[in-house]
Amino acid sequence: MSIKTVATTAFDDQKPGTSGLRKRTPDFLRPHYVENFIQSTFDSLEGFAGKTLVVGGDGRYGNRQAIQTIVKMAAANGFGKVLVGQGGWLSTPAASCVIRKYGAFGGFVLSASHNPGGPNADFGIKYNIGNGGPAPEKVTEAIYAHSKTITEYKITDAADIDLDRCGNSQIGNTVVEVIDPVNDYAELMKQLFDFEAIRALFKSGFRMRFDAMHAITGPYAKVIIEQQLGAPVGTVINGIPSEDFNNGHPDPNLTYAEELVAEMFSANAPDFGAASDGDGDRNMILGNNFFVTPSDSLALIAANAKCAPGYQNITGIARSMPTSAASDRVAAALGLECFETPTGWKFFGNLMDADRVTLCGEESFGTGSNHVREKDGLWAVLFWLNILAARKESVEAIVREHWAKYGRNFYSRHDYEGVDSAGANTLMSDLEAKMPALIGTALNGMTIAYADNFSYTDPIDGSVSTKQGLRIGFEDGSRIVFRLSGTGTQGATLRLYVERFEADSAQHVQDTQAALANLIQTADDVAGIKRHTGRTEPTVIT
Ligand code: VG1
Ligand code: CO
Repeated sequence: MSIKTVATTAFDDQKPGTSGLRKRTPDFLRPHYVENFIQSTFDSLEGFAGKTLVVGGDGRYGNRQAIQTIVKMAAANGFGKVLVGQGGWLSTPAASCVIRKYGAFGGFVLSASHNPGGPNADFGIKYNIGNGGPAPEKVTEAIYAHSKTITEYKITDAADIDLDRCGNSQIGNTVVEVIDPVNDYAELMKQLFDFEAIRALFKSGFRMRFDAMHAITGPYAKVIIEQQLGAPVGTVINGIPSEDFNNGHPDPNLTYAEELVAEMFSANAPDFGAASDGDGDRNMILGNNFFVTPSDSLALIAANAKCAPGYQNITGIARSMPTSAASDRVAAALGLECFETPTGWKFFGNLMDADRVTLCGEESFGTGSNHVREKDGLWAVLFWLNILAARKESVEAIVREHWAKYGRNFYSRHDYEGVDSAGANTLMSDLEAKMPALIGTALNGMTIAYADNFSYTDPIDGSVSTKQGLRIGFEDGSRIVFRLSGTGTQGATLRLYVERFEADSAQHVQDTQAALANLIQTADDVAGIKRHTGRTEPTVIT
């Protein structure tokens, strides 16, 4: 085995977005593309000599090849050990768990999350730091800076490792250990939730369907839900990860999780339904003929946290800015601190490390806690199962009771996917330009209280993140928010977030889109969505 230094030329497009570097697969397959990004990451870090690196991914097309490259580069760059998930598999939360448990220096997660996979779909690489969470902006900015000037990278000429057999091998001085991808994660879940109560729930005839969407959560869900918690075999569907997610779109929402949604909204629906995304960090929660909005799910988990043994003392709650304020009401009632951060899990890490928050959530089907430093799909499902086992009421009854107590934040997100970038950018810049003049004026009968581009100062390290989304807030507490996605790979994706609070429980039966109709119309009036995107309707409504 020898270490080679390979000459390379820089790419100008390796800027990590909301969640790592995400591109079309053919872009990643360009010669030296992966190597450049990995070396740029190593060059941005200090003090990893002899330390441990964790590597795994969601099993999509390109996963195994990228892992072989990363292992050889980690050895050449002086890591002491590389921990790799068997088969190249580690869900995003499991990678976070493994980094923390073994005190690793950091890790790479290979995934484009909820984006489709395959030779003509998407791929991604995300670097996580030693706390198990996504690299903060100062690290991703350093990686990007290095990627623009890189001239060479280091790699060993060792043979490929056997990804499919657990155990140790050696590349030079570096130990490569292939580990079971599920064990450590399953062990952690057992410490947080009342497995006995959930087992009793399944014994009593409770019916559940979990749709793994042909993605990474299948192996985890089968072990935990079917084998350990005793749900009948077949509870987990689409449970074998495939390189292209069976030619599907592994995004757990009402549009893409069709099979699950059809069953959960049928006459013979199970009591509880859930799905997770490509890399296992998202979750969708459904009851019998009932959808739980992710923002509400965070609020409900917080309000019912005491049902779960691991959550007897929660310190605070954080949510991303576009997420509804439902969880703020719970925080206020429980006397807890609450925080509003920019979109993306990397902004929660400091708050969790400082023990200021225990629970975090995003409207985009992301919920999690300080057990790891990533959002965690299966964790949220187990939390719900624990709540259902403790309360012995239906999902719908629990949610309706919550609304009656705290009021209901009607909430919806409209995505305009793959629109023309120029049009989307003009929409945003035109809207931002006219914002100062909007304050104090009325739109469709609602007076504007504030209009700005959200900026965040991290309360722990003082770092400032600007331009995190355009917000227009009305005097009655309603708001509309506009953002451009930082995870898309084609054109631009415009996200419109709409929220209105309703205290009167007689009004809670309303259909969400109807309850928000005036705000949705106002969003188009003020921003010219149809005019700028050329679309008459959103691609996805959640
Ligand atoms: C989206 C979501 C955001 C989430 C991010 C990564 O980002 O809106 O809330 O953290 O995806 O999730 P954006 O920039 O496209 O709006 V995942 O499961 O794709 O890693
Ligand atoms: Co994901």
